[in-house]
Amino acid sequence: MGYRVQVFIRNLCMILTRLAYIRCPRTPTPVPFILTLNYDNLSIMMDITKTLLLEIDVQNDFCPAYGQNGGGALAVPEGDAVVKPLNALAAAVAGAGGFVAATQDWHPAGHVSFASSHPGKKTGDVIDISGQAQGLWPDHCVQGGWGADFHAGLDLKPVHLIVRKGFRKGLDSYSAFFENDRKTATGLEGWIRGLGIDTVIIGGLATDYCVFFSAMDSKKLGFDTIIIDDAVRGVGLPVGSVEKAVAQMRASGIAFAGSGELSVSLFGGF
Ligand code: VGL
Ligand code: ZN
Repeated sequence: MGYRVQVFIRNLCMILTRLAYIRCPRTPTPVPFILTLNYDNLSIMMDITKTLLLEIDVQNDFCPAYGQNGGGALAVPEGDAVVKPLNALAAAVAGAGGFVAATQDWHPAGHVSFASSHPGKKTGDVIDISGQAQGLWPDHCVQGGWGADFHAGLDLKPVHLIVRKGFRKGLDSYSAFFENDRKTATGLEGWIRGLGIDTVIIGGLATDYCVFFSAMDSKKLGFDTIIIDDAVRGVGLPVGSVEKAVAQMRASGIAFAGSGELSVSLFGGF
């Protein structure tokens, strides 16, 4: 083929490519990228478009004083430290086509988990409710109150779903999936299954209660489950409860990873 013919064909191709590009501008389609993460000798295949970041109870009542306020009714030591890593991960996960849900402890006044609802009882006491052990707490996360609001620094823009729990007066809910009778659903499982999610990454408050029960249920329901270890903090009541919860989660095959480590694996860093 002569040189001029070659040049003509090349130029024609270039023009056609340009025209095709102008006529059909490329729409940004999320590209699923699958990664194998090795934490605790657990190998988890992650496709970010099938991943949920679950932010547990990052609410004022679970946080120590910040800004002008005097701190929450059930403040977890360093509870507010979870906000920064969760915000970074939430933006990254949502931006890459993954999902983000936040839970909100949402109790009516006079809730069964409040020590004040049981004359003579105090925080830390355990009572029996229809055969289930129920620990008692100070009044916290009362519906519509400041304590029930999310921490002011929590970025809610990337959050796709807010799950409220513990709103039945006679029933508490630690887990994001099932209330404390262990059978009343919150609806989160159905939402997750509807979206085809297979991996749940969990952070928030508190390691030994709501994070623990949520992670154990997530794993039992068959989702690969990862705790973001720098984005959780525990109550530590009774003494040793955080260590016990962590040991039990590890023994159940729940993985632990730092938010930095996760972001490098998933997004090449924040
Ligand atoms: C929680 C105690 C009572 C929690 C909620 O978020 O871990 N703990 N209600
Ligand atoms: Zn509660």
